[in-house]
Amino acid sequence: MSKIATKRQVKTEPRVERPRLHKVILFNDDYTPRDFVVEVLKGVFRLNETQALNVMMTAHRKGVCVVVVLAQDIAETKAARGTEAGAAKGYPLRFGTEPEE
Ligand code: TYC
Repeated sequence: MSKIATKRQVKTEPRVERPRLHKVILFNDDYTPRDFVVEVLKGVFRLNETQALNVMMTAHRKGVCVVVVLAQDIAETKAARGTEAGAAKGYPLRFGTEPEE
């Protein structure tokens, strides 16, 4: 008589996929006007005036600044939108993304 192997059902916790979080990074350059950087930070990343000024000045002084932390796809879309806003005016303004540890 052959024995039929039966698999014991193992209960697993329902897994909730957490969105992969990415930092949006703003890079300094020598040409983009400060006011324009502030306008992009407000328009694309919804920062208020004070936040936008602080982020712009930090990038200006240190070379880079974290703008926001968002789900990967949203971070990439907004970084591209910010870089495109500068390019549309002929500025080398650049945003990038990197995974949050
Ligand atoms: N450094 C630019 C200037 O002096 C201003 C600037 C700040 C540009 C931050 C980019 O990410 C930046 N006009």
